[in-house]
Amino acid sequence: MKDKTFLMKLLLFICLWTGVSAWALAQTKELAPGREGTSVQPLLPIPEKKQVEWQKMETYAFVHFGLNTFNDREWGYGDADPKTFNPSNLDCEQWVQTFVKSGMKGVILTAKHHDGFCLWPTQYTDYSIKQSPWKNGKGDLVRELADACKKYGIKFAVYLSPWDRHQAFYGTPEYVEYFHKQLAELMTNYGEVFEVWFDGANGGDGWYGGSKDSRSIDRKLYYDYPRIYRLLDKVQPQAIVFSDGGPGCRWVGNENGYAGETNWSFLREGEVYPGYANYRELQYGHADGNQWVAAECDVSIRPGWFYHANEDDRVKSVEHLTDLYYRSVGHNATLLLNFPVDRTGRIHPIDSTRAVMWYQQIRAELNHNLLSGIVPEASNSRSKEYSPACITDGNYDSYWATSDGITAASLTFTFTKPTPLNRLLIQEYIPLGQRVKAFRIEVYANGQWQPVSTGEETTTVGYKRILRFPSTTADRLRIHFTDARDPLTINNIEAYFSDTVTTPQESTTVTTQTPSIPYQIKGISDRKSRKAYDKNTNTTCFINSHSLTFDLKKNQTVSMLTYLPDQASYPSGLISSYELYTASKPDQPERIIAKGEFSNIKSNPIEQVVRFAPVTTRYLILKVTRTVDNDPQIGLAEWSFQK
Ligand code: FUL
Repeated sequence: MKDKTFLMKLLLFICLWTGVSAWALAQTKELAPGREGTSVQPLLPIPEKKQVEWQKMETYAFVHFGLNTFNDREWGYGDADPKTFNPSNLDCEQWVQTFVKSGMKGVILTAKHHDGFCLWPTQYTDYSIKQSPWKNGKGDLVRELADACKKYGIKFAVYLSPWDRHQAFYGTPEYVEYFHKQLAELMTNYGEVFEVWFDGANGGDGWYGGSKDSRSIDRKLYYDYPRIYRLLDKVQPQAIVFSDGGPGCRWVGNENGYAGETNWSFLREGEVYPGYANYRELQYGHADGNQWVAAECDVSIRPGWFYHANEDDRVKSVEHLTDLYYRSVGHNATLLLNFPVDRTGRIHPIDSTRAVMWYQQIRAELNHNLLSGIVPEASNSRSKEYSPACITDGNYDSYWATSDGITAASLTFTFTKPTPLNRLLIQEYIPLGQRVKAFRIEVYANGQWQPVSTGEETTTVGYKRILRFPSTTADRLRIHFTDARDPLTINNIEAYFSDTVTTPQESTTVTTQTPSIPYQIKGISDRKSRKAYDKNTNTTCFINSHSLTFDLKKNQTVSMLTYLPDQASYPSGLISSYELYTASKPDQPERIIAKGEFSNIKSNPIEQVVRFAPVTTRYLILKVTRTVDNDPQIGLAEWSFQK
């Protein structure tokens, strides 16, 4: 009896042991190769949770509004009379309704621009709306916008210019205290902000309490940013800090609204500061960076950031804005689209209509996801938990991952019938880092695999990459991830067919209302000066002089000049201040007819237009009183005089 029981127990043990081992073996086979069953290790640098939430906003609005609006300026000098700020029909709800209808998730307001004028009744200066006739000085624009955002459910944020051309003590430690106090005031009185925007333009000419001089500051140290971050961590811990180099998010290195095709969300820590000379590289990020600082593409719906009635016919087209969406959000960045609120205090109807139509266009183009419901076949998967089914399950936090050591793999989607497509959207699970370095796309049609040419570098993916390509009808779609920094973690892929044919949009637009007056530049060869009037924006006439005589050949009446600066990716010879004189003989200026500054020309080298009282003259003499970065030469991509 005893023996029998023992035998039974032995048999049971053997059965159990074999079963468990077989099951374990089966699991091993399914998971091979790699460190089986382990979760994916984050790959540094990784974003903070708030940076992921911020990137998910994708598009949000910018508003430039203030004294500049009423004085037709891009950069106020700091001396404009606060009484000129007088919107007749200001309506923040109209702004916010426009943003909501344009699919935007938040808005950033220029609470103070470089002219130092504050849109809230700050207790630290009188140079604010308190001194304006609007609501008899009792208004608070920051409050009105913050309230409208709450009412319509979008997020709110502020731009506070560190540079202040009004304050007499700008450049001294006293100003830094003032700036910090103002920031604290804004950060504690108006509820949560999602971002704080610190502009890179810093120091230079200004009114400065009447001294009208030029101030320079140490761009890295002057404002004591570490103290600012400590304050923000305490009172607005969810806020993302924008500046040229972050730390929350970075400038994309242009004001045209696009990021690089290759775009890493990293920077080498401590390298980029406001006014960083190699700013154009910010559109790509640093592939070897050790800090997570994703790119934000800021661009205005009009050429300028502030409202100018003469730009009413230059609002970006739906096609242009749509192109920018693909090249910002679709290039692993966010899109910050600016609305220059007009003198009534509302978004101009041309702009609001354009923005809403733009959103409808994007929705129409990315409407029906052709991959939903399809589980792709993967050449490798880490485990069941990270299976390719995660890619089309609509859950942001589930993702397909490859095994450790596997940094190249393919995914094949099989359609139930031949399917036309021309858009592809891919997302990496960025909470674990940005990994993909290269990929390519293929379709299976007419019995064979064919490469899909997107005309773009298919390198990085990041939070989101959207590609447009010529329409193709496919039985299957395959994505080959050919290189990555670590195992792949892909959480979403979508494909679309849009019947819109897209053409790349140029951002350079040139005013040509009236015919230009022919001229010759004295002392410059015809071949060279032609570059300034050949209407070819890619050729620039560079001249090593800061004084030019334009010969109009005979007496002509002139009332306007246009100047398009060099359009190279790192433009040079940028004129920032000028004087224009009439003359009856070359090189002998007589009467000054215009004088001023080409504001913001370095970051936004768009066409500049100067109007003045009509004069009749044979010669015009241009005196360049300042160039950007003290460049000894000046560059004219286009220069014209008009009646
Ligand atoms: C620039 C500023 O100088 C412009 O005026 C504008 O505010 C733009 C968004 O940033 O650097």
